[in-house]
Amino acid sequence: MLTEKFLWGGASASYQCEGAWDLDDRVESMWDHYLHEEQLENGDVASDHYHHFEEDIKMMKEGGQNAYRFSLAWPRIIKNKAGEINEKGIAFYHKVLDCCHKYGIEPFVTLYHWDLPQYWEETGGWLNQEVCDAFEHYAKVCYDHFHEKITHWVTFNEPKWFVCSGYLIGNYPPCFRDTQKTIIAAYHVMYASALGVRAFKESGYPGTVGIVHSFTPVNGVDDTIETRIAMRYADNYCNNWILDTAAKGEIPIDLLSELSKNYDISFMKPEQLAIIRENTVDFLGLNYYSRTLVKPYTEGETTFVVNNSGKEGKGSSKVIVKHWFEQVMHDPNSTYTEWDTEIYPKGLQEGLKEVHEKYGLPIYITENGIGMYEDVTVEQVQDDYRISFMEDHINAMMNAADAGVKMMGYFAWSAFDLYSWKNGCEKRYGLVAIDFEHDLIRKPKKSYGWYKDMITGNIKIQRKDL
Ligand code: BGP
Repeated sequence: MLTEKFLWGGASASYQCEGAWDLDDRVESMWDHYLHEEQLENGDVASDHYHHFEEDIKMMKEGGQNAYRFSLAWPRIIKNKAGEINEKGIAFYHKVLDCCHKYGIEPFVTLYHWDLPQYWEETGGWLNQEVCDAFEHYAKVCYDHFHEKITHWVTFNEPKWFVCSGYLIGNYPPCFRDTQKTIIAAYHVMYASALGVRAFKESGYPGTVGIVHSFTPVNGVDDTIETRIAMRYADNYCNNWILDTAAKGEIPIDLLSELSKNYDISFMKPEQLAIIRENTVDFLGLNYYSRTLVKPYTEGETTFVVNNSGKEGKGSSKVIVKHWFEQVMHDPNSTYTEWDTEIYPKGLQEGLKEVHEKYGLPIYITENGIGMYEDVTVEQVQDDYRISFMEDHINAMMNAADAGVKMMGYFAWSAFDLYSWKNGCEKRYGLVAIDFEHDLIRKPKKSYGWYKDMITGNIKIQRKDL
C-alpha cells in the first residue's frame, strides 16, 4: 500500500530546463563553459523554464500531480568564490516556490544537479577539497533563504553518474579518464553531501534531507561463485559507494581495500570520515532507468563506451572493468531503447526490496521514464510506449510497497521535455512536449493525461507479478 501523503510528480533539473544562462547575474557553470568551448548543443535556452515556470507548474496541477522535483542552480545563487549571494537568483527561486505553493505542488528540491560554477571548476572542481566547504556554504544559504517553502531537500543528484562520466569515462566535463581522480572526486562529493546533511540538521529547520542515486540493481548471468564475486564488484562500483556511504555512513571496506592496492586513498582523513559517519540521510531517492546485468571479467582493458547518439549508436555500449566485471548489454529476452537502455521493470521491484532490507529508510523514486525520438509538431504525441513503461514500473513499485518497502513518492522523468545533456534535445522524456523549434510551445502528450487518470484513480494500474 502507498502512503496517503504519497507524492506523485514530475522532475526536472536546473541546467536542463531553465535556459536564461546569463540572465540576472547568473554566472557560468562548468557545463556552459564546456559546451560553449566544444561548440556542442547546449542548454542556453533549453525549455526556457526561467520564463515559463508558471505555465509548467500550473500544468502539473492540472495534470493531477502534487509534487515537483527540481534543482537550484548554484551559479544563479552564489556569485563568486568569496560566497557572495546573488539576490536576483534568490528572488527567482522564491517566485518558483511561491508558484508551487499557489498550485498546491510540493517542492522537492535538489541542491546540486551537476551545474558547478565554473569559477570552482577552475580551481580543480571536485578534486579540490575547498569545493566541499563551498558546497556547505551554498547549502546553508539555500536552507536559510528557503526553509519556509521547502521541506524536502536533496544534497546531490546521482554522484555515481556525474563522477564516473566526468572523471572515469570522460564524456561529461571535466572529461578526465583517470581512476585516481575518480576516487578523489567521488570521496569529495560524498563528504560534501555529509556536510550538507550536517548543516541541515544543525539548522533545526523542519523537513528531511536525502540523496538521489542513479540506481542500477545488479543481476548476474548465473549463480556461480565467480559471477557472485563479479556482482559484488559491480554493486560496489554502481551502488554501494553512494548508498552505504550516505545511508550508513560507511564506505564499503572491501572497495577501499581493493582500491588501496593500486591507488592512493590517504587523503581520506579520519575527521572527515567521522563527519560522513555521523551525518547520514533521512531518505533515499532512487532514479531508476535500468538494471546492470554482469558476468565475470574475462579479458581486455577497462572499457566504457556510452551511447549518447541514439539511432546511429544502437548496440554500441560497452562496460568492462578489468579484473572486476563485464556488463552484459544484450539479453536476447529483453528490449532496449535506441540508447541501449534495457527496459526491465522487475529490476525496480527487486532492487527496492534489496535497498529496503539493507538500509530501512523511506524511499522516493525520484526519476523514472523513457527517452525517445518524437515528432512534437503533431497535435498530440501518442506516446503509448511511455504509458506502458510507466504502468509497468509503477506496478513494480506497488509490488515492492506491498512487500513492506516504505515508498513515499514517484516522480516521472521528466515533467516536460528538456535538454538531455550529451544527447541534446532530441532525446525526449517529457509528459509535456516542448517544440524547441517553434516558440517552445507546450502540448501535453497522451501520457500526461494517463498519469492524471492514474493519480486521480480513474485508471487502475494493471497489477501483475514480475
Ligand atoms: C539522470 C539524470 C537526469 C537525466 C536522466 C536521463 O541520470 O539525473 O539529469 O538526464 O538521467 O538521462 P539522459 O538525459 O542522459 O538520457
